[in-house]
Amino acid sequence: LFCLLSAAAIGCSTSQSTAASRPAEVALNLVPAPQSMEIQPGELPLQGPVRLEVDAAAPNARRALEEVLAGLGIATDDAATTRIGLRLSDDAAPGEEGYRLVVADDVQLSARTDTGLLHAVQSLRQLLPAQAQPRYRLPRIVIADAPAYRWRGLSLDVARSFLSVAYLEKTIDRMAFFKLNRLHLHLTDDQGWRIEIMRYPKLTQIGGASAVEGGRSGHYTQAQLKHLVAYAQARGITIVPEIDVPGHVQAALASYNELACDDVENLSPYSGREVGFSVLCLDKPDVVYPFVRHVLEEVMAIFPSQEIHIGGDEIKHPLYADFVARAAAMVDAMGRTAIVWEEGSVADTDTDVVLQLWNDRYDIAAAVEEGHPLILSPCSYLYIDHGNYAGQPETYDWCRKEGVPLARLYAFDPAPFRTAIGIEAALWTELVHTDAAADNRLWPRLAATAEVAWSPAGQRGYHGFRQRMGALRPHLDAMGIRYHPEPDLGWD
Ligand code: TNX
Repeated sequence: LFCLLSAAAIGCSTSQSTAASRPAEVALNLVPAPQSMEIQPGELPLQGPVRLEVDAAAPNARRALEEVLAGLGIATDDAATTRIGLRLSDDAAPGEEGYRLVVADDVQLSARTDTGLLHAVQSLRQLLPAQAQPRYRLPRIVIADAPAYRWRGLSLDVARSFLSVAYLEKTIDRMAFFKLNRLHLHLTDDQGWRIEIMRYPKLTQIGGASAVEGGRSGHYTQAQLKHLVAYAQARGITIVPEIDVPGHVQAALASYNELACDDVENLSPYSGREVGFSVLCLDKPDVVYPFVRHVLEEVMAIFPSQEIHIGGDEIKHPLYADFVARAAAMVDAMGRTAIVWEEGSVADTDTDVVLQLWNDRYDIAAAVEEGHPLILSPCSYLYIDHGNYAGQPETYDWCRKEGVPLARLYAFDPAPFRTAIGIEAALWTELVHTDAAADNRLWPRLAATAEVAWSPAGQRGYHGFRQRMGALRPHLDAMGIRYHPEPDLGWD
């Protein structure tokens, strides 16, 4: 039934009557929709324990599978007849993240990598109920799947208002359920500096103690961040740190006044919502560049991400382009790749420097022509600090006064951006001060983000997405997500 309703969207073959006669409790509701899915007649009953056959080189997928089974009360036993296999194989599926999931007389998940197998486990989890049942049935099915884009992200602003390690862990778990794979942490801004830097302890002593008005202050120790990196990695997610320079630095200037030009009068911590007023003193290169380099050295020792975000947004300064070029070259010399907000396209950088698009105010056509990879976060589709609906309290609307409703985000098409490597939804937190508010802005819109980034255009469709998300609601509830009661999904 679910398959017929969403056939156009998930591309299952509509010819078989088995789908129509399938009992409703057998779910085929995958978000993001897989690249291809073939439904066969019949079901595989899962009664009693299952036998796991796991490739030793897939420890993360193994742990994820064991958690799913334990959560549903499905025991494992080496003597059981029904087998769930996790197999690494070079021809299982395309790419680093692709996978195959076959349910026949047993369940076989295969992929080239542990990460691919993690995605397969998430698909299996979505085919099963969210809560323990007396017994289970799986649809007989062949899924061959791989992401359309390699960058499927969330940008979280922990600088304006701090988010706890526990909340980030939860968010990582939930992102993994939808196969999102990048968590970009906006770690520094005018209102707060959230990452411990050993060489400059006042950055967190002073800069970590402030927040946007009404928001939470605090900082992460390096040990906490290393823990988070490992936690995310075990779930297929790379944490991408952002140190925002040369603007958005009032917290740093308040901590180390010498980073400011000598004529700057206001060096106190900032808790307002203005942007674009602070800048490292670019006329003091002997102070500023060593500072940036020392910070980046410690950042890179914590975060193995190939891409490191250096900000570069919302700043007008005669030496801006020069700064971005030098900072990006510094990242390159350290063996990593810089990401810069789109304003950085004015700088003369290597063509592998990634630009993050957030507006169309800046002309990036030339940068695309040069081949710069793009992460797409156009504010009128992907700034989810904007309302779920027009006029939602505690949301911005400067980019789009009708807000960014679920349907709007879902309709975003990355295809016209020739050099796009993917998309990122952005949650800025000037107006988001609690975990509940963050959940409300993130969900269900992050699920739509995941589908836009993962599923090929031919498999997307809002009608089918709504059906499938409707069916996945118990999973969101089981994860404790305090989502927006979205009327489009019947959740109001
Ligand atoms: C723009 S777009 C910002 C952030 C704000 C956000 C609020 C961009 C790179 N910067 O500094 O928090 O708008 O919506």
